[in-house]
Amino acid sequence: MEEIVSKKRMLSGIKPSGDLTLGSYLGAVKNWAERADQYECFYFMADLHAITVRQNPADLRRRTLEQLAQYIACGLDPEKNTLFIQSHIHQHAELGWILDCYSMFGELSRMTQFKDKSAKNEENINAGLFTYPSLMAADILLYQPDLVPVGEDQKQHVELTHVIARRFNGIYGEVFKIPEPFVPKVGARIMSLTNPTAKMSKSENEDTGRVLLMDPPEVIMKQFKRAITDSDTENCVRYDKVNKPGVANLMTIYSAVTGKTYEEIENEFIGCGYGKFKPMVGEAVVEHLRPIREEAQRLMKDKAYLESVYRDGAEKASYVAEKTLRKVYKKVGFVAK
Ligand code: ATP
Ligand code: LTN
Repeated sequence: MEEIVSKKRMLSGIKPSGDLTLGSYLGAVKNWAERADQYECFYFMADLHAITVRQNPADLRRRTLEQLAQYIACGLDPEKNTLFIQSHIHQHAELGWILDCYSMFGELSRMTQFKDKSAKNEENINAGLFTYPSLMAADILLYQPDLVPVGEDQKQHVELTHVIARRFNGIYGEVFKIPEPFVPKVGARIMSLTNPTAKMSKSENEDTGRVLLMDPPEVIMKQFKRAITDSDTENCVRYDKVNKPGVANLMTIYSAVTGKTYEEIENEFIGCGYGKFKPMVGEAVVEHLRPIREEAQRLMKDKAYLESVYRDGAEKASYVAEKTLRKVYKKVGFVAK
């Protein structure tokens, strides 16, 4: 039956380690939703990955469901997309272990995310944090996708997935499809509003210039009004990533939510200082996120519906995942049950 499906396949996930930010939305989810008709899509809540950093169990459970509600509210229709919870598909952990045995210590040591997270969590540099990319490779390779849409920071992990898949295929034949990362042209790396040289991140604390998908309008407006612009005397809206990173970041956000080009934005704000520009960006973000927030709030009240979505998703996902895993087990030489 599966052979009838001729659409290309797309897969991605986000770990429920915090509430989704404007960064994860513009860098990832927005691009997923825009391609649901062209691809056969699989999207999941990467809860196995979330525990590489210590989580409060009740918060993790709540955030996983909230994330599902937010995926749907962002336009991922469960009728067209397979939405599931990573830990429901035991094949991820199983293939993850196998791929650990085909991932090299040196390769994993070079991962930027590992270096960053270990510097930030010196008291908990656990083995899971280190082998995170082989589990991520398993997440991807189980579903044989053509495309993996992620933000800039995750591109390195998708590239390592290539290396691992090629190594495995080199030994056992064509078991895994080699997927391509898809990184959007605008919005692949949204920076903190108060520190435009650091990525906007969901696990940072509230005062670090992040905007959450579910933030109410007044909070979003406050964050944009206090956004750091640049200390140049020009006070003019012009795209210059090197010399004006704060303004460039705001222009990227404005462009991503309005669809306007940088040139159109520069023309729109001729003669306006940063003081006028910042609240305009805030308002555009508020209006863009309003329907998403309202729909997510509505869905969060309907636990039975969310449960039916992740159960259906798990059924579809496990069918595909099991097929790949069975092939892998056979290839490596495990005795069939
Ligand atoms: P954490 O702080 O827990 O590591 P995060 O905020 O960095 O989380 P991820 O869960 O790592 O977010 O990322 C989810 C998806 O969103 C990934 O595809 C990632 O590349 C993308 N993404 C995250 N932050 C940004 C950002 N600031 N700009 C663009 N894309 C982003
Ligand atoms: N590491 C990703 C989340 C993630 C993922 C994946 C993304 C886990 N497994 C597979 C794409 C494909 C992150 O957002 N930090």
